[in-house]
Amino acid sequence: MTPEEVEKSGLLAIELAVTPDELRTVETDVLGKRSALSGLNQQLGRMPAEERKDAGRAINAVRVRLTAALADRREVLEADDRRRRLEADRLDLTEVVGAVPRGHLHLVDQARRQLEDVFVGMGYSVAEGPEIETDWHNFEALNMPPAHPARGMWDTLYVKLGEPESTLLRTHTSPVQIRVMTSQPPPIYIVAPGRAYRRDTPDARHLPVFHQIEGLVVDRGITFGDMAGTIEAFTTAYFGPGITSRLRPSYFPFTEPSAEFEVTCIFCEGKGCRVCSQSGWIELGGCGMVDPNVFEAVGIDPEEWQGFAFGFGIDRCAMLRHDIDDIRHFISNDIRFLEQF
Ligand code: FA5
Repeated sequence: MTPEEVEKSGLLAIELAVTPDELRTVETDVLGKRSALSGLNQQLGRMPAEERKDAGRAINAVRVRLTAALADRREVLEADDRRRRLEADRLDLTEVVGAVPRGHLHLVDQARRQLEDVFVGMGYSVAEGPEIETDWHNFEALNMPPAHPARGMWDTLYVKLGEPESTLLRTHTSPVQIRVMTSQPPPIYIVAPGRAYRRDTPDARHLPVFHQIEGLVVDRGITFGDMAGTIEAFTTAYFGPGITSRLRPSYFPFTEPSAEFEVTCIFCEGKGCRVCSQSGWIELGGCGMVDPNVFEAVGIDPEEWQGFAFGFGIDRCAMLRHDIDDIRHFISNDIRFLEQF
């Protein structure tokens, strides 16, 4: 090929490249070691000396023009490329984006808030206590000295801290009674919702981590009748007038007398089923008159003050109100379940 032909085909290849990448390949083809231009250079050595000078100058001129054409073309293609990318990345501020889906409170949290509202409406305040408790608050001050057989009613999870078995995950919300009575004088009207922990095997009605709402009233002249009336008022307010409840004599070391509070099993309407263990009733909690020994442990004079306390399962309340036949649904994290409430 002559230098003119090499230049012509080189300029054409440069013109035909449409992206910066393609142009890089063309550059190697046109100016690289194996290019036609390099071939011409190699032939120079074999030329007679008097022709070599002119031929060399001509080849060099072609190299300069091809290099300039490559630079021009590169500038055009890179500008094109930048424009295309800007176009693709451009934010369309007029685009209508659908609403971002928002979550909502878990059903158990909704139930906790509704229960708080019912009691706040009756003049109670909401109190809190820690989930990691001392043995004294969870058991001893509640009239269960070490080795008391009633401690066996709660299968306890201990925390490795301090003396062995001195710190635990609270087995109920009742230690909040102690925390409130040791931090404020009567009269006291509080509810304390929160988590409780037990070594219970999960089944339709039990979880090892569940929720209770504790109630405590300390005032002058408080009777068992006040307690029964309060529980009845709460049942009607939360479940509606259709649900029947009953108090059944029971035992708790921190109340005397004590009762268990049950409502009709809504799943079998009292006939007996898997959820209520064939009893026709679902136990919601325990209650009773505050034992004088508890008042003495916290320095309240039982001759002057009387009181009642109760502790209900919040998860169980939510199950009954919303027809949920297995407490494990609450923690299965199944969006199809959660979205229904
Ligand atoms: C108590 O925990 C007492 N502290 C209640 C109490 C308070 C009595 C104040 C007297 C005065 P009990 O162990 O029965 O009692 O539990 C109360 C309620 O918590 C049960 O009726 C049930 O509704 C709920 N509950 C207990 N264990 C579980 C569990 N593993 N899973 C879900 N709910 C539970």
